[in-house]
Amino acid sequence: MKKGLFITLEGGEGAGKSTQMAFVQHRLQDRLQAVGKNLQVTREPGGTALGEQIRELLLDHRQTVMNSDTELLLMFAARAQHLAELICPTLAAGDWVLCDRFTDATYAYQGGGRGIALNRIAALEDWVQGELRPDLTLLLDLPVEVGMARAGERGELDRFEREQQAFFERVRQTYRERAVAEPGRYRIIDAAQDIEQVQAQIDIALTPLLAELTS
Ligand code: Z5A
Repeated sequence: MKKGLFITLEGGEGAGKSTQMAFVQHRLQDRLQAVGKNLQVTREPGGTALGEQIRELLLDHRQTVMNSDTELLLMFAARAQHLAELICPTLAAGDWVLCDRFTDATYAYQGGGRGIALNRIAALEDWVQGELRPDLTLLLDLPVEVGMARAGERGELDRFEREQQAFFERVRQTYRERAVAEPGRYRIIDAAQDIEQVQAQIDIALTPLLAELTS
């Protein structure tokens, strides 16, 4: 039974997720501790020992023949383990979970990017998650070319980072459509702004949750 709060951070290539995960964690941790709650910070694919092994397979650029359905099912296999081992027990204890990507990424990358029908993803979502959905999703949104330029400064690229601009345009479009369809859960953050301005937008999105904590 869910009692804690489930927050996810999403975004395309070079959106600054790692940078902003650290910021959100910093913003939440002390406030939660002050009211006797913990913050579990985690990521997908991954978050458990088994999930991290699946992540290695998924990101390995030498996996050149991975079928899209295989990729989709591996995402959900890692997620099933993550939910059972970490996310659900944490929420059931009344603690909060902050997750770097979750099922919205599956809709965006495997649905939008790879072209898998969204209703097939929805069927897996229902099966693996039951009714569990994030309470708040921060979408770091920015033009694909800006994100690719930022990400281009990395070293060796993983299997997803090797995709072309058109793939990332479809990913962005799918994220944006989902955010517009579910305004209660999503907050769209303009991630093209500088780091401090992005943080200011995130602060605004977190304010109602933090106010509830002390009310
Ligand atoms: N994936 C999937 O397909 N399906 C799923 O269901 C799930 C995932 C869950 C791994 O995810 C891959 O898994 C991912 C989708 C797929 N592939 N891709 N692409 P990941 O989250 O681990 O990987 P990532 O997307 O590469 O995330 P990241 O490491 O957090 O990268 P980032 O968003 O680019 O963040 P960053 O490293 O903080 O920022 C990039 C650079 O920009 C860095 O130099 C920063 O200093 C700079 N930066 C950050 N913010 C700014 C601003 N505001 N201005 C200027 N420069 C900035």
